[in-house]
Amino acid sequence: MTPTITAFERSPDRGRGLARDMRVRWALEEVGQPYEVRLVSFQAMKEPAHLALHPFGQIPTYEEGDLVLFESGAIVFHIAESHAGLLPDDAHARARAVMWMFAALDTVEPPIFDRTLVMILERKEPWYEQRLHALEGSIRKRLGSLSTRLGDAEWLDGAFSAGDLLMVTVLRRLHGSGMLDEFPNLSAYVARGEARAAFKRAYAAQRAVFTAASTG
Ligand SMILES: N[C@@H](CCC(=O)N[C@@H](CS)C(=O)NCC(=O)O)C(=O)O
Repeated sequence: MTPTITAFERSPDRGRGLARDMRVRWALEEVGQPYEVRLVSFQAMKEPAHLALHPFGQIPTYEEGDLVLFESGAIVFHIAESHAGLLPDDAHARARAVMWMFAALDTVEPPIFDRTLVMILERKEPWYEQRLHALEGSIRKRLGSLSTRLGDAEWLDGAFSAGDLLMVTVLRRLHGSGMLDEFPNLSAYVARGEARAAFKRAYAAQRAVFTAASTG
C-alpha cells in the first residue's frame, strides 16, 4: 500500500528542506518505497480533519491503510523497521542505530531548533543576544562531543542507518551559521548524507513544492 505523508503547502524554509517532512521523504527514498504527499496550509493543520491525524496540528503525518502516525522520528522508525536498508540486522548494532535516532532528536536537535525559534521570534527582545549566545554555546558543546565520537568514521556506527539520516537532517539546520564549519568532520558527514541519491530525490521533491507555490 502506498503511504501518504503530509507536508507544508508553503514551507517557511523556502524550499531548503528543513521542514520535518524532509526526513520522512528521505527515509522513504532510501528504502525505495513510493509515496504520495498531501500538502496542507497552516490553517488546515489546525482544523479537525488534520487534528484527527496529528493532535498537535503539525506536519508530517503518515497514513498507510488504517495506520496513522505523527512524529517524524516515529515515522522514520516505522519505515526503517518495515523495510531493509535503514537498520542493521544484528540486534546490538540495531539497538545502537536506534540510540542514535534518539540522540539526534532528543539531545542534538533541541538547542539547534531553539536557536531557529529564537532568531525568528525573539530578535527584538532585550535578552536576544544573551539567549542566542547561550544556545550557540550549547550547540557547540553538542557538536564538539559528536565530532569527537565520529572521528574519521564515515557514519556514526558502521553502515549508514536511520540514526545517520536523522542526525544529518538535524545538523543541516546549521547551514549558514558557520558553526558546522568549526567541525570539519561534521561538515563532511553532512555533505556525505546530502550526496546520497535518496537524499537528492527527497530534496528535489520538496523543493518542487516550493517552486510551484512561488510561481503559481
Ligand atoms: N516533533 C515533531 C515536530 C513537528 C513540527 O514541529 N512540525 C513543524 C514543521 S517542521 C510544524 O508543523 N510547524 C507548524 C506548527 O507547529 O504550527 C516531529 O518531529 O514530527
